Amino acid sequence: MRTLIPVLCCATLAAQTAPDTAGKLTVDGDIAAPLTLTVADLAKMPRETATLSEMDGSKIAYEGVALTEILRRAGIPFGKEMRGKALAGYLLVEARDGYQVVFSLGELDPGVGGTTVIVADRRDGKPLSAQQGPIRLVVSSDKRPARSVRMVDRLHVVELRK
Ligand SMILES: Nc1nc2c(c(=O)[nH]1)N[C@H]1C(S)=C(S)[C@@H](COP(=O)(O)O)O[C@H]1N2
Ligand SMILES: [Mo]
Repeated sequence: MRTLIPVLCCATLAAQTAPDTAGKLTVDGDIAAPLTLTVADLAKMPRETATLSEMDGSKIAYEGVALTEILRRAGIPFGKEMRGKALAGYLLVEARDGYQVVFSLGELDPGVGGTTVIVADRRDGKPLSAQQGPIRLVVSSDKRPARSVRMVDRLHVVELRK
C-alpha cells in the first residue's frame, strides 16, 4: 500500500497541470493563424450538413462546419494562390486513437479538386458520442468512410512551398 500513495499523488498532480486540450480541435503547422476550436466555437460558424453512408449501408445526417472555412480562418490561401508549389501542400488529420489520414490542399480547394469535407459535431441533430467525437470529419464523396475520421483532435498543415 505504501508504494501506491506517491503514484496516486503524481497522477493527481499530472491531471491538474496537463494542458486542457480535451474535446478541442487544434489547427497548426505551416499556417499564418494557428487556432484551437471547441464545439462552442464551431456552433458560431457557418453551418453545413452532409450525409455519410456507413459500412452497413445506412445513411446518417451530420452537421458541422466546412473544413475549407476553418482552414481559411487559419490562413490557407484557397483560390487564386492555390497554384505552383502550393499544390504540394497537404493536411494531416489526427485523431485521439492515433488514426491519421491526409488530404492534399489541391483536392480541398473548391476551385481545384472541390472535395467537400465537413468538420461535424452533430449526428441526427444530437452531439456526437464519445467514440465519434466530440468532433469528426465527414467526407461524403469517399467510396468508403475511411477518411471520415472520428475523434479528430488535430489538423496539421504542411506547406512545401518554402
Ligand atoms: N479515429 C478513427 N477514425 C476512423 C477510423 C479509425 O480507426 N479511427 N477508421 C476509419 C475507417 S477505415 C472506416 S471504414 C470508418 C468506419 O467507421 P465506423 O467505425 O463508424 O463504422 O471510420 C474511419 N474513421
Ligand atoms: Mo475502413
